[in-house]
Amino acid sequence: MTESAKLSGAKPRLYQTPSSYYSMIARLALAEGGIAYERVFVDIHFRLSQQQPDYVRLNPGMTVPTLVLADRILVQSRDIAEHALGSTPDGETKAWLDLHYGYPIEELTFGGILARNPLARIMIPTCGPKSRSCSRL
Ligand SMILES: N[C@@H](CCC(=O)N[C@@H](CS)C(=O)NCC(=O)O)C(=O)O
Repeated sequence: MTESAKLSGAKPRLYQTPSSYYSMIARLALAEGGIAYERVFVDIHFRLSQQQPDYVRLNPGMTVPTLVLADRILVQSRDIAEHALGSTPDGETKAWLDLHYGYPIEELTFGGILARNPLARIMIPTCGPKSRSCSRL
């Protein structure tokens, strides 16, 4: 972690996109855990901000969400959720998490639309040549 990314005494910082499913899980878990945090908007659809060097230094995987804590950076939404809900979640919490990670989310959201609809691939800019979302389809 770079010095500038570290937070000392500050609130955790969540880099997230409102429409992103995994960002939603992180926000839900942080709210459920009663953790105060600062939100930073990452425009993954139009500006492709997840590919900017400052963000890649935080999250080399170039995805949202990312949670910057005082002593570490979490780049997987499940790690963020487990951090927020307690690293050894009870049975009910674990079932909640398993449920959310059990959905074929690419099929249900943008990924599915982009795979099936050529018009959507033109209209939704994440499908440009730089997009990793589309190259995964
Ligand atoms: N395994 C990651 C997946 C995160 C992920 O795929 N996020 C999508 C948005 S829901 C993303 O950042 N896509 C940007 C891209 O593919 O360029 C997690 O659970 O945090």
